[in-house]
Amino acid sequence: MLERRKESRLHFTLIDPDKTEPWEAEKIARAAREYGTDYVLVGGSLGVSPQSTDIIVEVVKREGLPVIIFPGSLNNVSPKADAALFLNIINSDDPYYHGIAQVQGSLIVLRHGLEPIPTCYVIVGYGGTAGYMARARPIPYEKPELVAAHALACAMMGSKVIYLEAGSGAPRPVPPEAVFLSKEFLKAVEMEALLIVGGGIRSAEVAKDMARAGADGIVTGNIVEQNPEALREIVKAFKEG
Ligand code: 1GP
Repeated sequence: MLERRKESRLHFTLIDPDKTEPWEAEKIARAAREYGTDYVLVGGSLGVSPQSTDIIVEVVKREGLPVIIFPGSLNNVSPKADAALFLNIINSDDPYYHGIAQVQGSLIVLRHGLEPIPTCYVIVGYGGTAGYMARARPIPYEKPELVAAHALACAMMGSKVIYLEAGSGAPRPVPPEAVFLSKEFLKAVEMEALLIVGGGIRSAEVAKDMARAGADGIVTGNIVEQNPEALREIVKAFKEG
């Protein structure tokens, strides 16, 4: 999974099973495939059940796209997916997210036959529902070096993916300076982790900024649900950089 990285930057389309009807997921997945999304993430922070996850995964798989679970909780897992982001929420203050959730999740991932992708989740700025539910202490937008220090720590702890998250629907995305500094730190220690940025990315311009700052991948959710057409420009801008 995530092997297409060598060829180009990666675009991820996020679908929230609690906010998306199966027919909408089908429409989104079709547009995502046509416009060049590499992977579909299925996940949400509230109201997600194994059943709603299953249905959405099935619909997306039918469109021929690889599906990665992006779990907001242990209910957000499906054996029909290909892989799961195995999350460590590094700036959560809740001990549940620093061992208990992972221990419970490990057996579910094993028994469902999903590929685990060791992922460090860094919540920045707005934080959204994910930040609130995870009892995170979001890193202020004005502290790019603090974001980068978190990304560096994630890499040093062996994460394969470092996900800088401003929160779904964030009024501002993660600042490009924070992405740039994070990437610089990772390069300095020659760490191979994939740097992904999400939350509040709604335009081709911002996508381009993220590419230029050094993001290996971006995640878009809301914009796809509101206007699947906008996805075309975002994916193109990010990939061209
Ligand atoms: C949230 O990063 C994602 O986890 C996507 O955010 O819905 O704002 O695109 P948006």
